[in-house]
Amino acid sequence: MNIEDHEEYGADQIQILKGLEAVRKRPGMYIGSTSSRGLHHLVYEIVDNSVDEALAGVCTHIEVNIHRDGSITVRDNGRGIPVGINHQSGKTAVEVVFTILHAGGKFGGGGYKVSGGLHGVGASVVNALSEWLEVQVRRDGKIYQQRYERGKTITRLEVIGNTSPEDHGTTVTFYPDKEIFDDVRFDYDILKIRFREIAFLTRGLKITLTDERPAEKPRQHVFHYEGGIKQFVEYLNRSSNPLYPQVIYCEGEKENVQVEVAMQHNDGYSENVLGFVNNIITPEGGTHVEGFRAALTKTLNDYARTNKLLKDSEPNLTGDDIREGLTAIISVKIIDPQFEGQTKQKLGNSEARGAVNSVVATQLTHFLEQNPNVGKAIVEKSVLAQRARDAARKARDLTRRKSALDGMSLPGKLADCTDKDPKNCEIFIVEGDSAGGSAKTARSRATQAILPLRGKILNVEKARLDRIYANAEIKAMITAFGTGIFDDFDITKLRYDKIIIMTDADVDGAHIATLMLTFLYRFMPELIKQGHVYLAQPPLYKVERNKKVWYAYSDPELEKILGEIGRDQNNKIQRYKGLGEMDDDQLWETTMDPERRILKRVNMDDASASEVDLTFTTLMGDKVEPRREFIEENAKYVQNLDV
Ligand code: TTJ
Repeated sequence: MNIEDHEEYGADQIQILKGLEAVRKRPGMYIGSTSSRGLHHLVYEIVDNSVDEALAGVCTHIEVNIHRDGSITVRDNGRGIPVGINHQSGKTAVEVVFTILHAGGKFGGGGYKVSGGLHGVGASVVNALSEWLEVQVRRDGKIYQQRYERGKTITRLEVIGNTSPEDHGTTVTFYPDKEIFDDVRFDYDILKIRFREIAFLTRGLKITLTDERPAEKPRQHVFHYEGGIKQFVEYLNRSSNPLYPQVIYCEGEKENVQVEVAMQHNDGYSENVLGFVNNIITPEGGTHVEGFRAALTKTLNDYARTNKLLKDSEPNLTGDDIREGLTAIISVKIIDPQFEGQTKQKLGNSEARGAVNSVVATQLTHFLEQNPNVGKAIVEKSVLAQRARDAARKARDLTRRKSALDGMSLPGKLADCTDKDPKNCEIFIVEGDSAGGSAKTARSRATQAILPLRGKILNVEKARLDRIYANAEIKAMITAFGTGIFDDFDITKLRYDKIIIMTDADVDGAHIATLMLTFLYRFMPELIKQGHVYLAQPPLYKVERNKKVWYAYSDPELEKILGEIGRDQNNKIQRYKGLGEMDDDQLWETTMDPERRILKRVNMDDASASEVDLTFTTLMGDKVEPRREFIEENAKYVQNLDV
């Protein structure tokens, strides 16, 4: 048999076309969506193959290049996809990889590829959804190449040149199909964040990302961490003060589960424990995270008792106490991961619980014996957390009892709406009493509620729970929303479909909005995840000319308006420094009227799940340098506050 035989439409050829046609018909089934998320998923799908080679120990460098024409190349120095004929299909292995829909599981690999869910659907899906795709393999001193268009084979696998016998690897270049995707432009920052994460999770692997597009600034990032997830923890803690200098690290394999854990406490109060399965984040945790928590709680309590850091009469430290201020990465590799939960983002394999538990318990016990200062620091911080938690519980019980007495009283400053169906209702959280007053006059009473907040709200990153519960502004928000917080949180009790943060369009306003988002993210993350949180967009400028009025929400928009109406002394341009400079009518028509306003929905994308937390810690923490750096680097981001 030779390759040409298969250019005729044999039975299996038709099978293939059917398979890839199905991908083109229902792309969402394979890559989740055809939005930006799905587009970037194509890149991860290809890069995953190279990462598998790195995990097999035969690939050290992956280069990703966004080209001038918008196509993208992924190049590795792995073994190269085999070029020989696969006897089952009569095709080269290369062609099989790119044209046959896989049920998951890597071709010839047998590694830790994720099946099910969105990851691990295979390179053929990328091929099916690309206008064109070219693969080159460097092996045995030769360079092979094949081209496909919309999943169909265009050229056979040909030798197009020679290379040195030591050179080996795979290069894939593709251009996503405009017929499939809303927008085929790759976002450099989205790729950057994910590649940094992969590099942290794959110790020693170097990933280079380069942007060659003429419309973008020339840029390149190289991610290469010999310390792997230990450096990931240092990175996540870079804006905090560590409680002790070392990052604690445990590693081992049990029941076919590879376990790697890195952790370090900082002097803050929030917990940042991130679980990964086969390099994919598990936003809902799962057995690996449960195993970690159980081992951490037991080990620290045992340590505290053995070393008389807890009296016999005192109760055990809870897991929450011990995890206060903890940053940790739990990374497991499993052959057949099972995902559970509402969004299939929670690991279900029970063997992962035992494996992580056993590795962490053994190695952490050993570490604490060797490093008593660290043990002492963690226990002391946990005891403080325990006391604060007791105080907080008392405060909370008190407020609960109070509200039971006077019938869940809503905050006095709240101007509630009259419609009682939450689906129709929205609440504006407004900076300052004066803007709050205008908003109350301007609003549509039936469906719009106003809650004015005085000054800056408490920074929940820098306060313990007892202080947070005592804070009037925070209490007002909690009672107004109706959902409760943390474990008591119940989305069905939400009293407003939209929670709209309305602050001045200046640096202070952005800061207040960030404080508010930090609070929501820490206390009721589901509100953000389910898309209930919005940022109002007040205009930056008012332009008046011959009794006509225009509002501009950005500098480019102002330019556009001036370009259209002409630039001369008949224009009166006012720059709004705050909401307070607008009267009720202006506030209504520019910022509040559902028919005319612009709202930004706050979203949390998985791609940056490990970064969201950092954004808050960086902006809200007390180290000044990293914050300045962050704001300068991400000025756009901070303005948009699109977390
Ligand atoms: C499979 O087992 C035998 C040796 O080669 C293994 C392999 O397939 N290696 C491999 C595949 N390295 N790199 C890839 C690869 C790289 C890219 C960019 C895209 C794809 C689909 C595969």
